[in-house]
Amino acid sequence: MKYKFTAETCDYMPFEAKPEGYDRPIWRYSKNPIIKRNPLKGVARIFNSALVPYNGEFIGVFRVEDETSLPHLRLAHSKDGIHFTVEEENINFVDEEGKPYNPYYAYDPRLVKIEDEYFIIWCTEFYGPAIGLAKTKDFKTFVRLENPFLPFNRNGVLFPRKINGEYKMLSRISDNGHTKFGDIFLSSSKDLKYWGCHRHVMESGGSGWWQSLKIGGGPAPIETEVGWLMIYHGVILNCNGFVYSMGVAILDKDEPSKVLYRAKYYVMTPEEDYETVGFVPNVVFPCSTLIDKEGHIAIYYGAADTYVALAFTTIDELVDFAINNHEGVGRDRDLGR
Ligand code: BMA
Repeated sequence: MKYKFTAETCDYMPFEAKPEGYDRPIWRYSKNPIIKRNPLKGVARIFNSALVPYNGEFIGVFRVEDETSLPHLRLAHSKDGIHFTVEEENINFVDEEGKPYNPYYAYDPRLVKIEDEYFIIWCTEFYGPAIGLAKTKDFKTFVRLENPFLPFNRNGVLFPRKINGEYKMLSRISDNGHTKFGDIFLSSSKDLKYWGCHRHVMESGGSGWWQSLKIGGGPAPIETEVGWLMIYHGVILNCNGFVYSMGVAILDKDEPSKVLYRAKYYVMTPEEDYETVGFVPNVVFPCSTLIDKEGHIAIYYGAADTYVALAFTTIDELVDFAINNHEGVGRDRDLGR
């Protein structure tokens, strides 16, 4: 292992070695997709979902679309990180007084452990799409906090620890439709209620086209000795619509609004049938990672807004890729205010 990292590790996560002769930094699970169409009665699709290790198994917060196509969040349980039992009811959120506080729709969950609590961040209905935030300790009671930001906003991602005493959240300004623009921003909070010190992190663009339209955070960033390793999505608009790929960047450890390295090339783009054909073709959308103590990474990503798929890499592969293919874009290296 070349680069040291600090993260909660999981020694029972799924992993496959890089196939012989393969020269890309991320390789797909040989039996993808792990969740197929119509996985449960009344459920048309599950995709863009997140999970964490919990009590020697895995627990996930899954984006579930029923036969009205409205997305909701449900818990899922797994012993091996590949076969999941999805609960039959949507997560029941309450507010801080214990009263019901359920979103009309909820999608693209991220699930992040900070100290002894688990946080769900998702895109919620708040007079348009905005960020929803809830916490749980036991995956039984889910307390919804105040919505952190004004609409319209998507792709809220919490860092897995406080930085300089403050919670940090990435987000991506949106419109109320299928946003055709968008950079990644960072906001800070001491109490998860009042957010401020907003900073610009990364802009869409670069000399290539794959991330020219918009970008958005993915799984919780991973702390390495070089900086925060961030897997994100980048989007191009071509004559058939949007194409979502995965990219990699490294953010400054103490001032994560400064981008230290950002790979010019995507690390994964839709290629397999389950990524190029589906409800929305040509989408790979990373939401979650697992890491073991050797620095192996399992990436859970949504494929074609239809499936959950799994891919593998390592900390070393991604850090080297970001450094060796770095391209400075705009004012990414600035503090961003
Ligand atoms: C985005 C989000 C994602 C989705 C992607 C592609 O705006 O809605 O949930 O995967 O579009 O359709």
